[in-house]
Amino acid sequence: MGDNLVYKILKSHLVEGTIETGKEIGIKIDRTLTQDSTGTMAYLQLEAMEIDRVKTKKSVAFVDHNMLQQGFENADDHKFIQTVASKYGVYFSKPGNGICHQVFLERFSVPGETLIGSDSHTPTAGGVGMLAIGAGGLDVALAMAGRAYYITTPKVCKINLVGKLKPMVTAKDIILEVLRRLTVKGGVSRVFEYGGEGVKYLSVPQRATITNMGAELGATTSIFPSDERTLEYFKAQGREEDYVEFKPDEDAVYDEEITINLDELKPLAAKPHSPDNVEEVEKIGKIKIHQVAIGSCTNSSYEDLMKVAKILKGRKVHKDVSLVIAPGSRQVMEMIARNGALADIISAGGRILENSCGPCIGMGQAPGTNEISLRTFNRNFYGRSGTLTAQVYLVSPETAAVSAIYGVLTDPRELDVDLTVEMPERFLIDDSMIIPPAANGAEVEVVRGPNIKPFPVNKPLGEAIEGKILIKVGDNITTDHIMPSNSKLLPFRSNIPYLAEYCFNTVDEEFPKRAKENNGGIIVGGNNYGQGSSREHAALAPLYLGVKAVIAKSFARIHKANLINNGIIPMEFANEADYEAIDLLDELVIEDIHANLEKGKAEVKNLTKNYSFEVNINLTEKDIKVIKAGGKLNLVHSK
Ligand code: MIC
Ligand code: SF4
Repeated sequence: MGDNLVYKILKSHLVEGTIETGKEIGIKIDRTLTQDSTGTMAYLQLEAMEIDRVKTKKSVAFVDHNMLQQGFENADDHKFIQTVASKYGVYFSKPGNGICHQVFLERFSVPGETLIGSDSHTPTAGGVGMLAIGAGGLDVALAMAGRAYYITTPKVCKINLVGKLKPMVTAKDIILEVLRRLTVKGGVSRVFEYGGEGVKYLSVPQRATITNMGAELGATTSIFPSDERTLEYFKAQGREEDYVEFKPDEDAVYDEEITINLDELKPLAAKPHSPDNVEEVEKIGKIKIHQVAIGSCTNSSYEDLMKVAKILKGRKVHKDVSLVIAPGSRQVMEMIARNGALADIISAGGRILENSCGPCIGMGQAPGTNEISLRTFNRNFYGRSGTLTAQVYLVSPETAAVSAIYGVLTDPRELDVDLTVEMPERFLIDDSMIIPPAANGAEVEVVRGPNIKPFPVNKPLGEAIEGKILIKVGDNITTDHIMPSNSKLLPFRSNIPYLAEYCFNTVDEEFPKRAKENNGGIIVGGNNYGQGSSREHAALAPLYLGVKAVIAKSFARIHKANLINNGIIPMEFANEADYEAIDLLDELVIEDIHANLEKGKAEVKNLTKNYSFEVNINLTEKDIKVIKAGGKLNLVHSK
């Protein structure tokens, strides 16, 4: 029985445990990435680990999220990251150099290696055959300090691509189809490994669109083999020496298999407010649109923007539509500027934004009241655009550009343009905005502006968990609900006391006040609680407000890890019906919590309503130690 790609990488990187579905393993991490909105916290945590120099093959700190400098905060954070990176041996990609995932793919990805990043779309690098996983900042800091990264051995699901995409049908439509079939919970505890005849027709940037948005399935990651197409990409990036052919064994086995016939795919869109609310564009019909936003780490490659430029060339953006475009990297921007494609976009009426996350993370370009926005991004969660009444649809760059011309959502197959874009023989290579670390870190002074506040640290676990229900939410609550992000809040990612005032803001404005009045308490959630962003702030802000446990029907992977890392206990209803019985401000108590952690279950007494119910506490031995210590940092220190 041969190995699939995932098992090959796990085997060559295993440092602890046995590779068996469901079992916890520790793997060695070759590379790490951070971005600025999660990075400040990760580097504060790295500093707390008291090492001199990172121990990875290469670690890179990007600045791409907090780019609007409305006050001193973001610029101060950038300075902090630049200096702390230099001190500890981390490469620094300056603001303006591009979105972390796009730049990492271009300049740092290596087939067959491992990567963890403090951003949920780290799997983008799976497009070249890396095992690339999104994680909380603390786990990334630990990996930089040379520690293993622990995951539950996932199921490996093969996605067999057969046939070939029709014109105007794209990689984005492939991943939207996967989301339509499997939903935002469908990837939990799984890695998706792409294979089959259809793979050879997909370029690396197209593959990266798919692995990027695999994050929306809740998957641990997604991966493609590295083959002739990958080699073509590495050659064009001038990095042939980093290329390794990396394919599964002929007789590789998989836990599950899904087939997608590319010939049959049509242009798709994810309707508000979830990436899995997918329907064919032609079926949704010609709804009037107000904004089109092209970019984000999902669809901002050279190839994507060249196609957009070809569609827009000689045409004009509809009078009622605002078209904004943010290229993924400086490489992309400079190339389309030099070959004239940028001029075609500008001439059509496109508004050019800087190479960064931009509107994807609510950094500007919030749509107007009740407006419809088509975006090539990966998330359309409620409120994420910055406008609560906006309706965001996720589409391919082709659908976005064609619709921008007509002013209504339009199936791009209606426009007859040749969109062939060849992979350039050589991309424009200029790494001058990637600053290598200082040779002698000891000489570097870390610059800390007044915005950088110490992060909250939990206390070791007491005898019992007691508290009131501070909020009860439904299924698929995202970390965007728990800790919203927008241009007003993002500058405070290194200031938890400030951020905590906005915790659960879009769901229940009273939450922070209620939490403080009751001296903290317990959160109740539905299925897939904490999906989406890796932001540790969705655990740190509740921690700051005194949250001790979250009882949910089920959890999303990264958020569950972030809760544990910060000593907040994730518990699952043993019977989902018990979720119904519980109400806001009910007072709960769980006695003898240490023994219950070991047992993996506990009896919860509802003192207000005078009954008990059971919860499961699915934790590994390591997790239990972390919880007892009141968080991973306490544990690291006690060692
Ligand atoms: C996102 O897309 O939500 C982000 C912003 O990139 C996050 C990280 C963050 O919250 O800073 C992510 O996906 O992890
Ligand atoms: Fe940035 Fe958006 Fe990608 Fe997150 S999803 S890394 S905010 S571009």
